[in-house]
Amino acid sequence: MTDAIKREPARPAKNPAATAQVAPREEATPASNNGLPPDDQVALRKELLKSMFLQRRFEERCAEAYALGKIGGFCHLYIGQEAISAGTMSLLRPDDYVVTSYRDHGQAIARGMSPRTVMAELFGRQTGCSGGKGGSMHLFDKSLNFLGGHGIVGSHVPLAAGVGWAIKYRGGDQVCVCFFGEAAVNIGAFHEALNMASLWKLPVVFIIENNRYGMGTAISRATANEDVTTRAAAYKMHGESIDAQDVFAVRDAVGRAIQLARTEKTPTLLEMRTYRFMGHSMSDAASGTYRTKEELEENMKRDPILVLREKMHAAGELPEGDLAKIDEEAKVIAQDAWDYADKSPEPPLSELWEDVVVDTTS
Ligand SMILES: Cc1ncc(C[n+]2csc(CCOP(=O)(O)OP(=O)(O)O)c2C)c(N)n1
Ligand SMILES: [Mg+2]
Repeated sequence: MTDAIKREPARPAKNPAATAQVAPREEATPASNNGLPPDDQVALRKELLKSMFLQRRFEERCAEAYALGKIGGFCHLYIGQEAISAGTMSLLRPDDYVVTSYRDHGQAIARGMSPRTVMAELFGRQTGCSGGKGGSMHLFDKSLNFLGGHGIVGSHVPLAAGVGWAIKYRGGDQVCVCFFGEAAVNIGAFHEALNMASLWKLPVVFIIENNRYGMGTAISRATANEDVTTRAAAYKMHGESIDAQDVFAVRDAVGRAIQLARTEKTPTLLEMRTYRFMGHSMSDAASGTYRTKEELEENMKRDPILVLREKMHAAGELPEGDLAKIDEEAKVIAQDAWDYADKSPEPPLSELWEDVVVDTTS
């Protein structure tokens, strides 16, 4: 990357539980509260709500920008799945690693990447995290140990195993979290990576985001055994299936997996049962030939934002006005990201061949 380009710095984690210790496994303290005092628990719930709102409002603007031709190429929205990123990232330490697929905007933002930098990348601008040359599917930030954004289904799963191996080789206690869709569990590289991760005891948390469709193909039409957690048993790995529209169910399971990875250096496979509210990419409508409007509407009743909001309302934790404020703040940040991206320059032609290959020997 050219040094002269000033990119927006990553945001520091504001989550009070981001650095909290996860209790030893035997004590089975739910990771969802991390033993935090009540006030901090409320603060944590608010941070999770904020994170999900920001991802949602940001991506709604992405859809708009795409329609206006400001974003080109592929663009896969994460709307409906935000509890997975919000819950997971809230448990990671800054020195942990994240590797993900092309549905990566929400995860990058939840990890702390500046929305400006993400939007600039989507707009193909020089100030984007990959210099405007990676686009939506290739978000990357070395300072956050956010190692992509990968477009080939399942291709990055072995990369996560490699990161896990490097952590162990260096004697560290970081973990690597790897996100991928349920269609990736039928890819050969996934199986090779899981086998090695289990055999070599690597600190990796493999997260299947099971939104039930791979493009327009339902899981039942592509996967012989729909219970994807059985893939864990095949490799003698701990596996769990989670209602991922509940951010605290996500935190509980990810908390346990992180603890296993840090203390025992063993990998876990988590199935996050979720649903994508939008089309696969910008080229297909949210509902169409492969799923009905009724199915979509039914699943949208379990919007992860609604689920948390209702819990907080019921507990009296979201006073009148707070929700509107959180929403408004998210909209302002998304607008600011848009403005920043829109004003940023495109990468010059002279940089066309830069960042294509990295010379690690010099
Ligand atoms: C190896 C490979 N085959 C096919 C494709 C085309 N493709 C892009 S996304 C996708 C569906 C993947 O679905 P899933 O893993 O469930 O993730 P989701 O899009 O639902 O998040 C396919 C088949 C690809 N990118 N890579
Ligand atoms: Mg899928």
